Amino acid sequence: MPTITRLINGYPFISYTHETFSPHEMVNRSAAFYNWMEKRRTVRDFSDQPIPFAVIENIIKTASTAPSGAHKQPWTFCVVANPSLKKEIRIAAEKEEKESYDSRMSAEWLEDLKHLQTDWQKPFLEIAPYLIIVFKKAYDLLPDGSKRTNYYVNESVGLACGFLLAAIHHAGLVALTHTPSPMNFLTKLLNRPENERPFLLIPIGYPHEETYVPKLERKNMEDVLVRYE
Ligand code: IYR
Repeated sequence: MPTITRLINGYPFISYTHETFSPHEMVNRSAAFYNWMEKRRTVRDFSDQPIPFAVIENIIKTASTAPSGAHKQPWTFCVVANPSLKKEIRIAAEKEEKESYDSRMSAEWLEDLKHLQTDWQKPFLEIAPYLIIVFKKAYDLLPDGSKRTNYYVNESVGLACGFLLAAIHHAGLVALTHTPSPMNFLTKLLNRPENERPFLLIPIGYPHEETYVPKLERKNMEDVLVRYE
């Protein structure tokens, strides 16, 4: 079908069509998608095997299709492969994490993390072939130095990260949503402008050939779905 362009109150709109399915096909497709998404796991043991940069570009293109407040797309994806920069990031992250695990995190928090067996050491920051550091743009900075407001920035960037994780899973790779805290060292190390704040640090790669993940249960539907008829 040809795309039709029309102006609505002077603003350009294009016709949109989307492939639709019968109820039966929808049930099957949504079940198949669930069964495949359900296999995604956060992984902390990476192989150092290289991956093509084209994959990184494609998954970031996918992430960047996420909806955002007023379509401001308030995100920047920094991709680090340089070994010495990865090392600097590891050193800075481990310094913060050691402090957090030793004194900043509450007893309850440490207890809640026990089943994941995490600690302050972050070797994956050097081993994974790429680190994607997602920055949120608190506001836009125009070339003349003026500021423009962004809206629902956390929601928008969170959605983009969800798309990114699904794209990583689809490519057959694994990732870790790492949140060193505080993470302002990333703004400095990556030389980001004043309007950008680090949001998530995502190592990506193949899983290590012998990888274990915590035996987790996902919540039951009764616990997450409330139906109003
Ligand atoms: N940021 C720390 C601690 C941590 C916190 C949560 I909440 C996790 O789900 C996992 C870890 C770390 O990365 O180790």
